[in-house]
Amino acid sequence: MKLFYAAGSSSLFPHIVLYEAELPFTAVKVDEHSKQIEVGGDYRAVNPLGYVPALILEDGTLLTEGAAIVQYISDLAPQKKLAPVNGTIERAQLQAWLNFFSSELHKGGFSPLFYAGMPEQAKDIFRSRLLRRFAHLDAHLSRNDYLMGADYSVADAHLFVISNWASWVNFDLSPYTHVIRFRDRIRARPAVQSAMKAEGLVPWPKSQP
Ligand SMILES: N[C@@H](CCC(=O)N[C@@H](CS)C(=O)NCC(=O)O)C(=O)O
Repeated sequence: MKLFYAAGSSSLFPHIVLYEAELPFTAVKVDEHSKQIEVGGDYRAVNPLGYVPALILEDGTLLTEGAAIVQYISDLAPQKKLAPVNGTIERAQLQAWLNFFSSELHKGGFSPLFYAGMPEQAKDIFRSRLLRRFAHLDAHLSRNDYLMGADYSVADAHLFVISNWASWVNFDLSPYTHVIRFRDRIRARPAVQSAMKAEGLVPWPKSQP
């Protein structure tokens, strides 16, 4: 399998999951702005939408959308228990978290804060959305070690990666002490360290969320 990624972006999420699954893969770096693939070529020939992540399977099939990619990888390595079994309520709850992170935190929260042309007043709308959503996550993580309860799952890697962006857009995570402790636990996982090293992200500031 081949994962197309841009360092520190949402593709770090499936990158972590590939290390967790211990499946053979190669990681190919893409410049998310110029769309140039590091080893040569235009990324839009791989994924016409031009964004990462994308996974190319051994038979050439293209799979996009982080939430779908990580579930596919999890199901290839069921012994790793990275996602509950398909068809169970637990799997649906995992999907609820993945959808929450990609819609409410990623696109409806952090993404607009990266846009250079976005007026501050508009950014404030998204900051206040993030405040409410992080308060919800903090309360949940005050009662649970992981998003799904007692056990690690791909949802935890998703929150870890998206919340990394807080330091890039000056969004203060320090009031969310349970989120911060959770992040420290996830960051310490060998698979997370491996993916971050592979993307040139180590050391990532520890105290500054
Ligand atoms: N819906 C996609 C969104 C992926 C996405 O937003 N990727 C960003 C990096 S975090 C990107 O490549 N942006 C460049 C672009 O949109 O052209 C997913 O959830 O996987």
